[in-house]
Amino acid sequence: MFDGAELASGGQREVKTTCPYCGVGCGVIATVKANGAVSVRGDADHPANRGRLCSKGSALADTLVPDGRLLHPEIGDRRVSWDEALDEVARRFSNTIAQHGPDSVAFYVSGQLLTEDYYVANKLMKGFIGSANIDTNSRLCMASSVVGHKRGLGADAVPGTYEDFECADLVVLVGSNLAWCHPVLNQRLLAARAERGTRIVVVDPRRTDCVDAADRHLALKAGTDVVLFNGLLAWLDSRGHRDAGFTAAHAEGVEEALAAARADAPDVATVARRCGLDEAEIAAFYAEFAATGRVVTVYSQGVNQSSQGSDTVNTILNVHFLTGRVGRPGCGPFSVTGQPNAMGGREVGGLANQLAAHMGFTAEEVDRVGRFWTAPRMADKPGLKAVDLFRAIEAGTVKAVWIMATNPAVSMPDAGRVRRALERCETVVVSDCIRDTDTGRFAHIRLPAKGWSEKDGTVTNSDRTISRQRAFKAEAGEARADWWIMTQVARRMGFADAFPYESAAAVFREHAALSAFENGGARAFDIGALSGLDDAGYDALAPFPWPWRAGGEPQKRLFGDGRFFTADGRARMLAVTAKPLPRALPDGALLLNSGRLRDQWHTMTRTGLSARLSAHAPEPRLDINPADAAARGLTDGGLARIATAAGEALARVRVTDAQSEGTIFLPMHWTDRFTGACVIGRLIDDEAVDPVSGQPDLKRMPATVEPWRPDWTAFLLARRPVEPAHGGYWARRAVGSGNLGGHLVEMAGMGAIPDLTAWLPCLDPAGAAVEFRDEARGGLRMAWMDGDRLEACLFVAADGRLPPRGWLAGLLEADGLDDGARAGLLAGRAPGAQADEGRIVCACFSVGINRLVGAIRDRRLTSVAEIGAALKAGTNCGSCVPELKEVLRHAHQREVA
Ligand SMILES: Nc1nc2c(c(=O)[nH]1)N[C@H]1C(S)=C(S)[C@@H](COP(=O)(O)OP(=O)(O)OC[C@H]3O[C@@H](n4cnc5c(=O)[nH]c(N)nc54)[C@H](O)[C@@H]3O)O[C@H]1N2
Ligand SMILES: Nc1nc2c(c(=O)[nH]1)N[C@H]1C(S)=C(S)[C@@H](COP(=O)(O)OP(=O)(O)OC[C@H]3O[C@@H](n4cnc5c(=O)[nH]c(N)nc54)[C@H](O)[C@@H]3O)O[C@H]1N2
Ligand code: SF4
Ligand SMILES: [Mo]
Repeated sequence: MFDGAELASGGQREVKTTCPYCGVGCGVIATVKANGAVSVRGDADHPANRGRLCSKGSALADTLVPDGRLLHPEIGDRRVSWDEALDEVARRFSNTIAQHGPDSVAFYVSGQLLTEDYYVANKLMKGFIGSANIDTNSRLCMASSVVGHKRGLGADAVPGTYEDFECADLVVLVGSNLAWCHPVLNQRLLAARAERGTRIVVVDPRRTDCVDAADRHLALKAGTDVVLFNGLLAWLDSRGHRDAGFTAAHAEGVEEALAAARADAPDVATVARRCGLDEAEIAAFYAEFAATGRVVTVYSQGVNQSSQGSDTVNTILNVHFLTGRVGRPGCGPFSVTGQPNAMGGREVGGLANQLAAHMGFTAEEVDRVGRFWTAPRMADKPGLKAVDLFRAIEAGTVKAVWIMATNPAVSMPDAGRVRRALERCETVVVSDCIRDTDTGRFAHIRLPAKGWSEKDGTVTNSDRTISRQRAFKAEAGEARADWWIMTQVARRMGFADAFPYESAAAVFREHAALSAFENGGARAFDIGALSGLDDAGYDALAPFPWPWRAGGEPQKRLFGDGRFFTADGRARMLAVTAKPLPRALPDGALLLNSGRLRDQWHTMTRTGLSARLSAHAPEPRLDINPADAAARGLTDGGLARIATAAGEALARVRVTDAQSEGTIFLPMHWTDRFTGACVIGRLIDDEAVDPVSGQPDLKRMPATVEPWRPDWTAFLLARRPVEPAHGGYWARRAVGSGNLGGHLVEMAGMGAIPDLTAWLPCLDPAGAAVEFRDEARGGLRMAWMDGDRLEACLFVAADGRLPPRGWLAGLLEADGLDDGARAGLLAGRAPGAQADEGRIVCACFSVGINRLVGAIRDRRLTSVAEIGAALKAGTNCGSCVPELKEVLRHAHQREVA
């Protein structure tokens, strides 16, 4: 179970670590050359990916740049020593607790902390401060699955393993865009499909890239999943597909669940009407489910982020219990987790309503954890969940908050309220790797955290596999590990004895010991086998799935014996009744859905540093169906104003029939650092929340959309970072071939053109500028040189006509401009230039839409394989294959027409 973590040869080092992005948890090998240059590749020995990586994983080295890092602790904007910062945090928290009690302080943490960080945070808050006011962004992510698991399985444990994707005959993706959000798992599924013909059904109101490889797409009305699965449950039972042996021996609540399902969805016609689907489609899906022994139902945020998320999870578990499809190869419900350590956070009890090591707040459990920690002040009741927590901050009952590894000013619903709350809060501490984030702007104290490549610890992926993240680079500036920072604060608050940790390994050992403490097989989470692991063993720890009980073996698949973690050992089927959408949809309004894009990660603090990842979707974009666009006068590539009861946004329009009528989609990624007005959390209210899990409904917000027609458009390219500041539309991104070759800001505005040169304080416009005013067309073109090098250029147009950006962006990277380049500069085109690359489709090889279309036309390419042979596009991670097909389809349609 141990492997060599580090291999050195020829002056370079290779370190095995884990990707810091999604919950697939791919193993990565980082190669560090003698000169410090880093490259990454997939780890062929890692059970999650067996050598594969997706576009984000492949571009990890691009993000290891110093730009934007928070390098030193700061109080206000003043650089301070660690001692001063830690003293100040401890003093403020201790004083607040002394004056107003333990519940007047809170931590808001993240599934992107490592398990060791998370363990320390939870222990400090729940055992020593004496409050359970620690919640996590997992509340926005996995809370409904946690509830569903606990209610159905008796424990928060994903039953299966990734291998089940490969030995299933039918995989149903419910509210999961696996192709973009868990790309390597999707690659594994597609490889299995190629080999054994696995059938795939997608249940999603949008036609995502998953549909490309699917046999069936059920584009149901948003929020009607309960009806679809209740219908399936009733249908299966009425047609004799119950596994009576399994239900009799291993399940409770069968009849109650069936009665509720029949009442809700008595027949296929009712399901069809309520879900807005075709009867024949539903009947075919139900029949296929019934006829296939090996079914994996994968679900994610389309299910979880709903005001009925927990219930939806249980309707999925119900159909697997009724048919005995759990605990066997190729079978089971499968919650794919989002963040790299969403699972680890659940294991240490990072949610406000959990204790540690899968325990809750019963008197017995509080006592048990208290004795293990020798805790002076155990929290004995759940704390505030995220939405209530920020409301309590707004109300002033929580007076000090410490935010770690999450950006709630963007990602929380009603982010406007969150910002007001932070503005008012007496003490806001933010630990982050990046200095200037939307949340960091509200901090009184900023603490620099070590990031991926610098820190050590463990993470747990979606199939319960625990892997090491290993440091292979020196930290930026004075950055420190999150566990270390909290340990130092805990000592200063008077808890030195309980926080003796000098290494991540020491924290891990304690966590492992607690998981086994008075467990006796009663709690699913147990890694007692590792409680005596020494430092060398921790360094060499190879990936393994939990549970791994002392004296036993790591266990890949759970529940094979039909025993669950409920008191009587039986699975629970739950009676569920579908509820209408939580918010009324006014006439003419559209349902705003939100989520992820292929090449960005959350609030872009890291993926936004990579030019190639930023080129796939260069600006915040609104997806809208052609009919809805036409009805509102919106055009593809134009701008739109989106308004909801909570707030407003401006985004670039993408007209696409992938979006079903009546719905729109906005990515969750853009922040005030990257665009003028498109913070997703500002658009969604925090009223619609799952009553059991506390997870907000982030995918079904009523919105109106109208065209936003600017009087002028412009773009600015600059070698150095620019800080845009004007009231209209702008969006910025990294450009260039390498890391941060330059910065591009797209802009548009109403009325007179503001003085855009004010954004370039580093330049001397009077001195080095060449300028061309196109008075007739109301345009302006300017370029700033530093000797022979291009520093920046600005193009403004009143008629919307601006040159392509690609060639100009390339000039920023040149050491000097030749005569041709100088001559073409203000025209924006190289004399005799080739076509601009355009929007990037294949991120691995930076192949743009224009080159693709040109090659398809000129070289008569007819398949993805031919495109791959000609341009390499699609031949590495394969994430762009569905899009390549789409481009081919369009190119050929054009030819036919
Ligand atoms: N590229 C990329 N990958 C990521 C992330 C990232 O930021 N970028 N983040 C990671 C994280 S933390 C998470 S949680 C996961 C999320 O992974 P996913 O859950 O797959 O991603 P989302 O885009 O949030 O939403 C999934 C789908 O739910 C659909 N949906 C919306 N409403 C409904 C509905 O009522 N019913 C059904 N059935 N479907 C609906 C949406 O149309 C969307 O396609 O991704 C992880 N992976
Ligand atoms: N509308 C809408 N909103 C959503 C969602 C949605 O689908 N729609 N999805 C929700 C979901 S599922 C999630 S998971 C959240 C994600 O939303 P957030 O958690 O707010 O987003 P991130 O950008 O991942 O924030 C992580 C922060 O931690 C920093 N960081 C990275 N590594 C470290 C570290 O090691 N230590 C410290 N201290 N900091 C670090 C990063 O720089 C970044 O600022 O968004 C939620 N919000
Ligand atoms: S699939 Fe997820 S874990 Fe794997 S490389 Fe891509 S982002 Fe990283
Ligand atoms: Mo998430």
